[in-house]
Amino acid sequence: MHFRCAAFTLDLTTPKVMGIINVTPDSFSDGGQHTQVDSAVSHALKLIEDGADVLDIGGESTRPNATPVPLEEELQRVIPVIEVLVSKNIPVPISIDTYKPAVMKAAIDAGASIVNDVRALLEPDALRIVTQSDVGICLMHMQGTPQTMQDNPQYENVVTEVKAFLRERRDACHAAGIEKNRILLDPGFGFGKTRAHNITLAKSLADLLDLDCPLLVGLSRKSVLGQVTGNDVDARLYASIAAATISAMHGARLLRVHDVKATAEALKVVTALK
Ligand code: 9MG
Repeated sequence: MHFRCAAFTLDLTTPKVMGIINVTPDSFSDGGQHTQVDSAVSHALKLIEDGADVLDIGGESTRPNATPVPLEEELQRVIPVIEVLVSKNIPVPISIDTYKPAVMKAAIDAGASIVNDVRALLEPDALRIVTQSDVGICLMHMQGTPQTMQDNPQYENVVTEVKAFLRERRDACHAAGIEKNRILLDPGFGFGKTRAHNITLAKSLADLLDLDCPLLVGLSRKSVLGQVTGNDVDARLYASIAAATISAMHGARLLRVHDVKATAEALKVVTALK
């Protein structure tokens, strides 16, 4: 199973790690634009050293109730980071975490190889921008928006509904000309889902495998792990490793995580023992 994204081909026959880089003022504190870019680049290089197979760079938080970031601000946060990393010829593809078509376009022009869209290319123009490039795309399921999604999420059957959504978005991309080997699908843990919805989905992950595209899973440090363990966000490492390991056992091929080194090591064990 190979995933094509611009000049890169990822071998997803064994599970791989996507390292998270949030370029937001609260992630790389103490101030100026330069400090922020330098810190994000250093963090990215460290994640590659730790074993990241992909870097996912985002400039707007998608946490519940997060404040939207204006377009210009998001561009200023992420594009210089992508430019510096591309100039260093890093050996892994860069993914841009955005739902804004203008950010997708600027990131692709700067050298990003994957678009990670929590809105699954539903914003006007987003599908066209990806279609007119050769980047890979991650289509994620979300009920509502980050501002409203945790208010009262409701499903008749969370697995059936998430699967139908991902099938529809996959088919829309395919019909627009994006080959299946450029598409990743993601059930969107924590995006408009209660604890029970997240757990049901995690247990049923293998049901999504017949959509015939590699699955990306992001459970790292998420609130469902806090609900299960009682731990705050900065004490969810062991829970995150357990979640990544079990997701990989159920068929996930790309794990979006903060703790790259620990996850990469756990996935080596999955690969060896599976
Ligand atoms: C940006 N972002 C935050 N959580 C995510 C998840 O679970 N999947 C993807 N694809 N992106 C996410």
